[in-house]
Amino acid sequence: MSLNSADISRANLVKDEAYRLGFDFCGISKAEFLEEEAPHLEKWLLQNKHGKMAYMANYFDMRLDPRKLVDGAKSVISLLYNYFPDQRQTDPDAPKISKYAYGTDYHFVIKEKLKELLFCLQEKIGEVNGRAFVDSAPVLEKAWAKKSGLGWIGKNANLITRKQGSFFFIAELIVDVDLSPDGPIEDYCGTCTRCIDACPTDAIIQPQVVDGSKCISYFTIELKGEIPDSEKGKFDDWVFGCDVCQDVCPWNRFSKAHNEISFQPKAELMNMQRKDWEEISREVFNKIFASSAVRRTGFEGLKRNIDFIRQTS
Ligand code: B12
Ligand code: SF4
Ligand code: SF4
Repeated sequence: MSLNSADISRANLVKDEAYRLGFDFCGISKAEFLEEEAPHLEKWLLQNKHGKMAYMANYFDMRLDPRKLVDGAKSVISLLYNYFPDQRQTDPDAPKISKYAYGTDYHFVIKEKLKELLFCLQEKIGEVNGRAFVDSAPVLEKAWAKKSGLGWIGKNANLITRKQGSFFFIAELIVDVDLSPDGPIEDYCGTCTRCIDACPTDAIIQPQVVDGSKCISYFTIELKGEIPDSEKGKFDDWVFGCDVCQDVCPWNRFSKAHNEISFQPKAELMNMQRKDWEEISREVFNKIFASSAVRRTGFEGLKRNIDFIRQTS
């Protein structure tokens, strides 16, 4: 592809503005059909690896082609936002929640920044039509972040950066302007298999492939109704998401604490003792998780998860 200097300077401008707004990494791809991913996604769905996440089977064509999602799409701008906290839950025996859910729900925090970025581009480049996404639409976000050179897909199926590991949210702007693209980088997993060996439910069925219907994150967040008895004793105290396959990853030794105020956890949350979790009331839930991603599972869901690990620990 021949690169034109206007595409390069627009791409540089996008990155400068993204970093100014607090995004940690930004890379660009040409908006096109995801040819390599298409058969993998199809197989994953046909084998029902999405379990009861029916939404994953919708908009198959759109998920593979951003031009079907945004009229006249030319470029995908992939962005990473760090959520690695410098605090931990203080009671080692307390039920565990994923680090990504410590503070305010990332959908709100990042969506605002994406809108601001789009607005800046409209001001500086001129007419730019685009849409902002963060875990909010049929977009294969990891595939785009990989294509945009932000990292590689680890055997744990997460996007990993060489500089700071994988505790990042992925977001994107899909826009109708040409921007010079970045290429993918190498895979740095090597012979390591720590994530596969450590997964409590054996959900990583082959390198880079997670059986969604076996992941603790699915059971504790996405699944409505009862958690199957077959999972008893396997959750290692996780009651909202699971960080095991990232915690064991050697690349996460390079994680650095975020400095996003909205992601700071409430002290009451970090200090909850096992007993506090077991006795949590709807009032306490509403107070502690007022604007948290934990609301996705709701009070009933969280109670179900706490009861589930109690039955087996
Ligand atoms: C559905 C979903 C889930 C499901 C299914 C997980 C999954 N791996 O798909 C569940 C609920 C289990 C889940 C869990 C988690 N999720 Co999630 N999830 C999503 C969501 C909404 C869609 C992902 C998707 O498209 N899956 C479909 C499968 C087919 O896609 P895939 O995993 O990319 O699969 C590729 C590979 O399997 C590969 N493949 C398939 N077969 C083969 C064969 C070979 C030979 C090869 C080489 C490759 C290959 O091709 C596929 C297509 O590209 C995205 C948001 C989004 N819109 O993208 C967030 C997202 C992926 N999740 C995210 C996070 C943070 C998590 C958790 C860490 C949360 C937690 N702490 O509990 C865990 C991690 C679990 C894990 N190890 O993957 C982040 C990932 C950030 C990052 N750095 O990578 C995302 C991007 C949300 C966001 N915007 O930040 N998640
Ligand atoms: S998040 Fe937990 S359950 Fe899911 S694949 Fe990773 S280690 Fe396994
Ligand atoms: S734990 Fe090892 S194999 Fe798994 S993602 Fe990290 S480097 Fe790759």
